[in-house]
Amino acid sequence: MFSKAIVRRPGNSMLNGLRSSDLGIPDYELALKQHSRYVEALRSCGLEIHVLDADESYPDSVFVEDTALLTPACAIITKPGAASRRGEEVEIKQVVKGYFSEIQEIRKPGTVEAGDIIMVGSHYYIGISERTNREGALQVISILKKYGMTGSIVELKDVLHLKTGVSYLENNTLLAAGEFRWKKEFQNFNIIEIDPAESYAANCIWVNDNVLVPAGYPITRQRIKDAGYNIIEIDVSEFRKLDGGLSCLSLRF
Ligand code: CIR
Repeated sequence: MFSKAIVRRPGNSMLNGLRSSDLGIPDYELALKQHSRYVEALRSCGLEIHVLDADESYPDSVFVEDTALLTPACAIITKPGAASRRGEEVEIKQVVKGYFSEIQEIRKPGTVEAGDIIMVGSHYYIGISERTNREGALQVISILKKYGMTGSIVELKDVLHLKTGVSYLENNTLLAAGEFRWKKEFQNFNIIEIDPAESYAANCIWVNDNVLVPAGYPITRQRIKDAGYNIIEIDVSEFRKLDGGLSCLSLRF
């Protein structure tokens, strides 16, 4: 169960955020509304929320998930792989210090964005992507080991981050899209498949027996519902325009 989350309000500079798709520039006013609803949804799941002010100097800083891996034993401050995101982790480290006594850091030449890391109990799957390199992933694994946890590497091809294509919904259940449906390392999970027409919906979050699902993906919504979860739908269309999803918008611990 999670008890807290850290989020950051979107800044107007999000209009210059990194994006690989052709979905247009985000509508800032709408993004603010969607973000507030997202925060309310996390609150309704019982989380105490630490809301950081917008940081205009980093256009992608609303996607706080990438800057730290928060485990029950320690916090690992990451080293973002995207040049424009380097430095986002500095303030996050100060904030996280208020909650964790054990703080570790990824060091150069390692790069890690925690959107590439999935927590399954005390095991962590780490995707090697354009943002997370092997050196960074190995540093994460060695830190986890120090605290009695384990990690393993997953190769990815088609998505930005591992969590763009896979989400862990607890109860040994994974939501998986595209290349991840058949990966051998995931075959012992119950897999809820994402219909190819709804690939964006592979990024959902489990929060204390609720699953936050992006609005507008009815097939996925129904499949998760049929698996017995309580669903909370949240519209994150403006963050999707920057390749961001529900998980990216918070650090949950
Ligand atoms: C980026 O490209 O870094 C942002 N526009 C999106 C980050 C999404 N974060 C995530 O998947 N954890």
